[in-house]
Amino acid sequence: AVEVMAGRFRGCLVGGLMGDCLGAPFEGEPRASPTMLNTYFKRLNDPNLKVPYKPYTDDTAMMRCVALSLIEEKGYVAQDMAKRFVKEFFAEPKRGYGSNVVDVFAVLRATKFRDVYSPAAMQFNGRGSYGNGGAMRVAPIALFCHASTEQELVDTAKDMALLTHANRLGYNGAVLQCLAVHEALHTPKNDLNCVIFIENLIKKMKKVEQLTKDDIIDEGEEPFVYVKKLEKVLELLERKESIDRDQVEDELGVNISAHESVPTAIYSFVRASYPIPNIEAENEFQRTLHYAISLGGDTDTIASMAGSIAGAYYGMEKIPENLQRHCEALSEAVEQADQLNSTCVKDRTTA
Ligand code: R7I
Ligand code: MG
Ligand code: MG
Ligand code: MG
Repeated sequence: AVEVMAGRFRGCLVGGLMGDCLGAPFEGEPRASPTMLNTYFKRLNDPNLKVPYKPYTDDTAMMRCVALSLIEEKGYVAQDMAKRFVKEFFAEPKRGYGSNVVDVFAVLRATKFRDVYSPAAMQFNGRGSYGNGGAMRVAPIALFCHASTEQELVDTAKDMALLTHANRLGYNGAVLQCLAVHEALHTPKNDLNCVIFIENLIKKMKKVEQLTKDDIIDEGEEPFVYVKKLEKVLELLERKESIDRDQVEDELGVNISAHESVPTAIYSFVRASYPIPNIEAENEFQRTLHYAISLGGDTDTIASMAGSIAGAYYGMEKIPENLQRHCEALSEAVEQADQLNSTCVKDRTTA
């Protein structure tokens, strides 16, 4: 059982890396045509193709910080994680970060990490960011907490997101993405039921989105945004006619807001578990990335989040090697997955 988990841990981090690297060339560009994307994947899959690697972006840069902090600290330590984000950003600022999150890094540094949560809380006139930057980096938490209680997983994902994303939609998007990776990790292979997968997430998000006394939402604002989005995912799955890209964009969204990208990534994973018109991919993992990218918009982030979920379900064994080798720092993703796995295993045996 431990070995099966090892393949899934690797699949998750490598899947996230691949979605980021392979999706990044399309981020914010007009939606790529079906022919263009079929050619793109065919070419990358050619074992004779020698191309320089595709660089990762902020999504992976931050995910690596999350993984390394959990490994080094053997748990979530807010100060350490915040310091890693800041150090990473100032070392390589040109990885394509969101335009507002960079202010959080600057204030964290200027205030010497005195209160690591307050700079994020000041974003957007005190409402906090609802960008998808918390969600895009959360996968290592699902791995680290894979045997923890649901509450522990939810709380850790939320706290980690709060370092940069204090808006309820921002951190709840991270919680949902974390729950989706966790659900995938625990779904027996060849046993994915798309409807049940989404229904389980709806059940969990109903608890998460229940308002508590700390939650600030505007009058008339919908409190169950993610539950509603997941219900839309169910509707899209149940509709008999084929769903076109415009419908997905209109109903789920494909942009840098957490609530307009996390449900889309989850939908990409479940939808790609069976064939999709105009997508030439036998391999379900590859089909997931291909489909996520085909939706356009925030392609690196949506493909990365979908890739983490798909990788956690299908495992490393299912990920085409020819595609892997195009991604920057592939071996480090594998190494971090193994370290996260042995940290958890050790914790379990010494407990
Ligand atoms: O969320 P974040 O880290 O950005 C991640 C995205 C991914 O697509 C990456 O691949 C990278 O390209 O960026 O960074 P933030 O700056 O916190 O949020 C991103 C953007 O979301 C902001 O620059 C705003 O345009 C938008 N946004 C908001 N707009 C209005 N009001 C986020 N929160 C708000 C808001 O409250
Ligand atoms: Mg990016
Ligand atoms: Mg951006
Ligand atoms: Mg992006």
